[in-house]
Amino acid sequence: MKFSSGLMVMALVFAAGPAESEAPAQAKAARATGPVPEPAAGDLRELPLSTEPWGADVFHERRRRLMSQMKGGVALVLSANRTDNIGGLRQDADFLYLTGLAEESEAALLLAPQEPQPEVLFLAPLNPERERWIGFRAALPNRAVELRTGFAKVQRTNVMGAVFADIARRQKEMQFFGPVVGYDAPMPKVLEIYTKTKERAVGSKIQDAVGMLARMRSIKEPRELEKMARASEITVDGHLEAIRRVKPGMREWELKQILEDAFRKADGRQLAYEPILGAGPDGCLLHYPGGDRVIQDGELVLIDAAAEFDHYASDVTRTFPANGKFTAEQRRIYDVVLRAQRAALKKVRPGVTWDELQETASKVIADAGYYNYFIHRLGHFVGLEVHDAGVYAEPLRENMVITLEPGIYIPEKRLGIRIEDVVVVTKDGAKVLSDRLPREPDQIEKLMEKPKS
Ligand SMILES: [Mn+2]
Repeated sequence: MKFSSGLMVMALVFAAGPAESEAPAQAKAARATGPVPEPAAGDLRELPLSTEPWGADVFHERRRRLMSQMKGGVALVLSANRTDNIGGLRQDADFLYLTGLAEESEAALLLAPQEPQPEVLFLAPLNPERERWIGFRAALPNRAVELRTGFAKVQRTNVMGAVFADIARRQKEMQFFGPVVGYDAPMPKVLEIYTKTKERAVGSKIQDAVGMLARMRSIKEPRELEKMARASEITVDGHLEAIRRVKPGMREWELKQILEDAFRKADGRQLAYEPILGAGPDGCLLHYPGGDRVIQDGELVLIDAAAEFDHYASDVTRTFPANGKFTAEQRRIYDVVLRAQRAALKKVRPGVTWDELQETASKVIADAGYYNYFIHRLGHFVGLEVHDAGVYAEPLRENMVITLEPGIYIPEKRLGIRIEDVVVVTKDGAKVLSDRLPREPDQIEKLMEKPKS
């Protein structure tokens, strides 16, 4: 007998329908396929509606690829938690990547490649009062939900603890994908679940699989690159509008409004992150949250802002003179930043390391005498998150998407300059997704020339 008492425990917990008594081989083949039946009248908005931004098969295929790397064991990936009745959840990116379920809160995905049912989706229990605020949800079992989500097995999270412990005891290894955090940071929720389960599921242990999922997410599929190119086009449109329309005397928030309106007009419904927009000394604050400064004649304006398209982020920064003309000093320092970015960009290709790129840009800035004023890292991965998953200690590979964003910040000169572009690592080099947005100071000044009236 393949299952001992484990199966009985599960059957009890599941309050099983007929499918529970099927043999493992049959259960594995039970994933529903075929067209999604039309919902009955009145069920049209029954959640989860569908996967985003692609059909369920795309996410099923990703889970299959991840499980082929896991080989055995079991893993949980948790969704974000909605703690109020306000819509617009910022979904956990790992969960979104593997399920496409953007709005599911307090849900979880279980992966266990050697189990007869290798993947299970756990959804939060029904809560009729909450549902009147954020959407009606289907009762289970529900064939339409299985088809829309692409899961043969959909259960409620209130049975997840027992199901997970049972599988952990059988499969022995609970695979932890990360993130690794320090002792002073809160314990990742999934590690808390693993630790408690280890104490209960005798013989189970936590296995290091940190990086496995991040590595997969960091190499973009062609369909993801299309979304990111679109997000970058929208982002470029917004920056162009802001650069053309800035005027000394404007407040920072007015310019921010112009930028965000342009994003929306270009089909960017979401911001990838809260825009950073600062003039003069405000440009020196890396995550400047303010916005009520009056932009002064002679100041530089720094905008670090991007739109998101179909959950994929862009991330672009430009620095330009409020009055349309760089001063000689501003241009001299700007050129150092630009040279640093160009030098790093020239090195981007599969096999190069983050350290090599960082050293290349840092050297340009240090040689120009600004070592003390480049105070952050050169770049990061971009994707579903603006600071996306990836393994920084490993060489870059084809179809990774990164930013290159050197900067010089001199508070005593009331001047901050950063230039940031989104770059795809191609087979033999790099492709800049935000290339349509000028970087050269001459081009920026030309763009800012006001029509003579
Ligand atoms: Mn960035």
